[in-house]
Amino acid sequence: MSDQNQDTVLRAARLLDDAAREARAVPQFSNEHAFDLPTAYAIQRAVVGQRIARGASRIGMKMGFTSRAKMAQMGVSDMIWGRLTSDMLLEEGGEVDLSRFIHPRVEPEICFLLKRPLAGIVTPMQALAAVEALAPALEIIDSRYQDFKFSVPDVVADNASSAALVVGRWHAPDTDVGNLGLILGFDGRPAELGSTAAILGHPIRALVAAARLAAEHGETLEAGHLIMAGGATAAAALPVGAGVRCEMQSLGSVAFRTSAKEN
Ligand code: OOG
Ligand code: MG
Repeated sequence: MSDQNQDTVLRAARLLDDAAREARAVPQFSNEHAFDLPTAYAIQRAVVGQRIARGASRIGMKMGFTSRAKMAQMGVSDMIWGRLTSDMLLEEGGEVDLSRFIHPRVEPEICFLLKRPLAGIVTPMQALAAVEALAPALEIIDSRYQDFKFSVPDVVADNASSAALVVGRWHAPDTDVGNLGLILGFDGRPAELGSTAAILGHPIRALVAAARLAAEHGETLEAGHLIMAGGATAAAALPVGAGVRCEMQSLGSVAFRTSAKEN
C-alpha cells in the first residue's frame, strides 16, 4: 500500500473510531475523496484494531446485505462483512444504554456458533458440519455517518455499521432454520415481519459466503466464533425506553430493553 493510501487508512480509521466512541455522526468519508473496496476493508481492520488495542477481543464476523429487504432499505446490492468484538456482545434480556449510540437500529438475524474453523469455498453441508449451535439474534446497527447514509466503501470502512448484538437461546445445529416466520416488535407492537428465508434463501448460505469472504481477505472463521447471518427484514429505529423482542417460529424469542434516556 502506498504511503498516501496508508495515510488515508489511518486518518479514516481514527475519524470512525472517534465517532463511535463519542457517539457523534461524521460526514461520509467518500465525500472527501473516493476510495476503493480493498482500502475500505483496510480501514475497517484499522478501526477494529484500535478497539482491540484497548482490550476488546475478536469474537467473530457479521454478514451484511444478505437479504433484499436490507439491500432495498439501504440502496445497495453488494454483500459486505464486518468484524465482531467482545465489547459488542450484550446480555440477552438486559437493558441497553442508548446513549452510547448515534441513531441505532435493530434487525432480526440468525447467529451461528462454530465448533471448528471454516474458510474458503465450502458447501452448505460442510458449513453446517462446522456449526456447534445456532440461535435467534438481534443486531444493533449504528452507522457512524450522518443520516445513516453511505456508499458501499463507506459502510465497509465503518465495520458494516455494526454496534452490538444480543443472542437468544442456542439450538442444535440440525434445527431447520430455512424458512422460519419472525416478528420484531417494540412493547408488543409488531414493527417488522419476515422469514429467515429472506437471508439468501437460507441462512446457512450466509455462513458459506462468510467462509469464502474470510478466505479472500486472509482470515479464518475460528472455533468459538459467532457468525451473524445478516438482517432478515429492514432494520427498525430503536425507540427509547422500550421492550424489544423478536419471536422466531420454533426458535423462541430474543429480547432486550432500551434505556429511557437518549444522548
Ligand atoms: C449496514 C449493515 C448491514 C445486515 O444485516 O444486512 C447489516 C447497514 O445496514 O447499515 O448489518
Ligand atoms: Mg445486520
